[in-house]
Amino acid sequence: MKKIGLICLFGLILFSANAQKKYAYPMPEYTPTAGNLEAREEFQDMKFGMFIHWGVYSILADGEWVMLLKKIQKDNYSRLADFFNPQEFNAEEWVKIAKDAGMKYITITSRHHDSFSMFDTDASDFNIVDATPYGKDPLKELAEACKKEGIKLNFYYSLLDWRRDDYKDGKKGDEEAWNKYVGFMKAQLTELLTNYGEVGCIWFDGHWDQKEANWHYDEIYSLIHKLSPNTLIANNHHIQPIPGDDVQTFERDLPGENHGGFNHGVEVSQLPLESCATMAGKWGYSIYDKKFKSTKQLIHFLVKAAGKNGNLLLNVGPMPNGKIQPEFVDTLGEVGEWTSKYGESIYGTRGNVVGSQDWGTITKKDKTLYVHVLEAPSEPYIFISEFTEKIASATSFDGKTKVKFKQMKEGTFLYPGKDFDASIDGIIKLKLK
Ligand code: H79
Repeated sequence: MKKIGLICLFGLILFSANAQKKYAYPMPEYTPTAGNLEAREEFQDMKFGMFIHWGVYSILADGEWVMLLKKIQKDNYSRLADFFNPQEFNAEEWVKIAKDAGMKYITITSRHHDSFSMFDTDASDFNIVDATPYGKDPLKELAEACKKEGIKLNFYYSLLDWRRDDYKDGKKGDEEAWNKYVGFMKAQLTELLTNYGEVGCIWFDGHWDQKEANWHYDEIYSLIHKLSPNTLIANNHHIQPIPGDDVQTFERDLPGENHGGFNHGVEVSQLPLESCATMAGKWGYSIYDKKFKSTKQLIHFLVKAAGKNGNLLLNVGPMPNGKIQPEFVDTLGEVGEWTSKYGESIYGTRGNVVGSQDWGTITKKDKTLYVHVLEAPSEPYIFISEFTEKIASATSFDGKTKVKFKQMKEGTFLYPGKDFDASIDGIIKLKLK
């Protein structure tokens, strides 16, 4: 346990030290197409997505890093595929859980660092169709279920690979091996972008394993943008966005914050923003993980992300049988009750209306502002510092109760009244003049 702690600390220090660095290789200028720009707006409108970490590691029920952290040899790890048989997997059920929670898109691991492909691929035998008794392609089923229910589907794709020799040798400087690995990734990305209908986003991860390497992003990004110009590219590289990125990601953090240790020195860009977070501690299924976040914490994360103009990609790690654990399903159901009532204040809004406020945040749609009071005020008023835009009316969320307000040059006072309920999120609606 101590050792893992040390590894983590070392990892975090390394990440922090390098976060400010830019990608070492020049990238060609990138001009997104009109369709891509439109897809970015749609992405921002959706606000809330489900992240899914699922692979053969799920069998060991100890997170997605288990191969590395438990030092499992390649051949022994391969054996996991022999007993991966998720008979309970039901794509429609997953999509329903996401949709009922108010999520508008799903981002699923097509291949994680352990090299196991969760889809039908000709580029590697270590995949769910060829190497497991299950023998089917769950991403195909998920793509169909998503299409049916109007949920966008995105693919997580690991740049880093713990298993392939071409990755390992390429990392050591063998150029031929490295080119082979890049070719492998291109072949898989082509499959992902041609066999599953429209893909909303390719979500890269693992850059930080070799910050100085030439990842051939010029070729990889142009391949994606050529095959599917409206597919957005997100790269969880923990550095400033590089030309070709369409979305900026923030792992375990709100945009501009660095509690997770991954975003040190990273500035918020003009790109669409996305925070990703776990529902407990780990991404992949863990039977030991009991750090369940509460419904209120998750709603606050969603609201705060929206206030900072970002999306929330909230993770579940399904179990090896294909089911999402009941703790997550229950909490997501409660989040869904909230989003179904108050979604108007989240979906299609934009943020950054004001700087940070200690009571909460604000989202905006056209002339309507939603003041989200996340901490019950200790005074009979809420003071929005530096907010001086002229307000025409202030009401409760349902519009039924008027809220008094006073505007001055330092900011705006709102007087929500004594029945104001901010136990989860007290929303005051402002109409601007
Ligand atoms: O896919 C999920 C993670 O597996 C991946 N990104 C998210 C979306 C990720 N990989 N690495 N990191 C995130 C950060 C690495 C943290 C580390 Fe550690 C600290 C690696 C070693 C020390 C966390 C704790 C992982 C192993 C122990």
